Amino acid sequence: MLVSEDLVGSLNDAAKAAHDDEFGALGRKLQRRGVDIEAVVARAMAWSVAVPTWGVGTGGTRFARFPGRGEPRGIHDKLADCGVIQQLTRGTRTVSPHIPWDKVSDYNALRQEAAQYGLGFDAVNSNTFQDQVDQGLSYRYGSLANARSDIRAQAVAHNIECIEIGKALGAPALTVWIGDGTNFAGQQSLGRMFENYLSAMEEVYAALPPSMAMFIEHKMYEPAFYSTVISDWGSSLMAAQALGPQAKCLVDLGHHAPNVNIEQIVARLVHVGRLAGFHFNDSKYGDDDLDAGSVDPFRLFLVFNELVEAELSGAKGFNPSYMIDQSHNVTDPIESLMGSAVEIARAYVQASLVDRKTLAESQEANDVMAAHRTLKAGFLTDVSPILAEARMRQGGAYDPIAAYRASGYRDRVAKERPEVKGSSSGIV
Ligand code: RM4
Ligand code: MN
Ligand code: MN
Repeated sequence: MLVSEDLVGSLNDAAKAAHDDEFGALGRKLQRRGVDIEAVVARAMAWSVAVPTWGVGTGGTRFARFPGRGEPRGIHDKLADCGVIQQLTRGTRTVSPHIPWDKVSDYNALRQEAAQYGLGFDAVNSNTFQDQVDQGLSYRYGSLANARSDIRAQAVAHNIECIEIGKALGAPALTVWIGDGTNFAGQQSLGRMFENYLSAMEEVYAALPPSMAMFIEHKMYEPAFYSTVISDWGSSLMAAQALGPQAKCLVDLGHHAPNVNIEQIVARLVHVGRLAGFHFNDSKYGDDDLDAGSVDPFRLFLVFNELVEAELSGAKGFNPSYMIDQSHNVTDPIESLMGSAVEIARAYVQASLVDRKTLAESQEANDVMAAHRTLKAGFLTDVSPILAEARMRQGGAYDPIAAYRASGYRDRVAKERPEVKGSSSGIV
């Protein structure tokens, strides 16, 4: 265990009396609404969201990166950090790797290493949005949608390599996000770029085993600022439908224009059976990659309202993957990821408390205020005792961030992991 179980146990014991009191009171409150708290605790215990391996390193902006103490030196350190997050929250049972950042020579060994921390692998992310040192051709003007067929072929080969890695890791999907697009009107044919993308993706799709899905991630802009090939869920869905049933659309919450109704996009993708899953984060202006639930927890709740509705109504083909995708520039990444994992689980549990029967009846009767109040009642319930109970029943911490701070983990790894000097820019 990365953090002493005795320490977690003694901190949990110290919180027990207050927790039991609050958990009991919430149980009685839910009872009055006809909800059995045990059923909700069971849902919270079954919940899990994947942690991105790149999230445990300190992020940066286009301007600067301020390295943190004890940053992971590579995938092995990243797995340990993800192990801490899982040990204390018990709600992050998988990690989502990025290739080539997490490349190793033996993926079976990596799988076993992760399993020792109680971790499995979620979707493998390919990377053709930057050049690697040993790379033959540059992606400066794009990758899968490049005008040059030899560059497209190189990007296809990389994605196929990621599928092979995914098979070895037992990953359920390949996530493809490309930075391809243009910065000048006339730079490329908007139509031909999409066609080039589709034909390249057909080759990648053909390499998928039946056990793996292909997640297409759209993003409105950045790094291309005039046009982006897969800029929105419309382009993403067109591509998924052209490719085949294993291709689905991934929604990164930060990849839309401000104020876009993301929960409605979710409902549409559920309807058409093509919702791949999520990259959770929060955002104020664009792809800000802020901590999930830190700016607009109500929007997160509204997304989960659609998800829980789809789940409970048995929507066809509904089986989304849940992942975090954030950049931590001013906090300890482990603290941010634990906090986000808790906020995401909170939104899920709050949405699970919505009285769906009353909501449907109010909607049927066009009783607007009753419908809104029914929905809002879920959001307004403080479900913290349920989340804490679910964590502690599985051996996690009453307060993961407090336990992490008390453990001295960062100080310990800072001694082994050499300090990164100086400032550089970039996403990781
Ligand atoms: C992109 C996108 C991808 C992530 C990279 C690092 O904006 O969100 O999911 O892999 O950033
Ligand atoms: Mn993303
Ligand atoms: Mn992003």
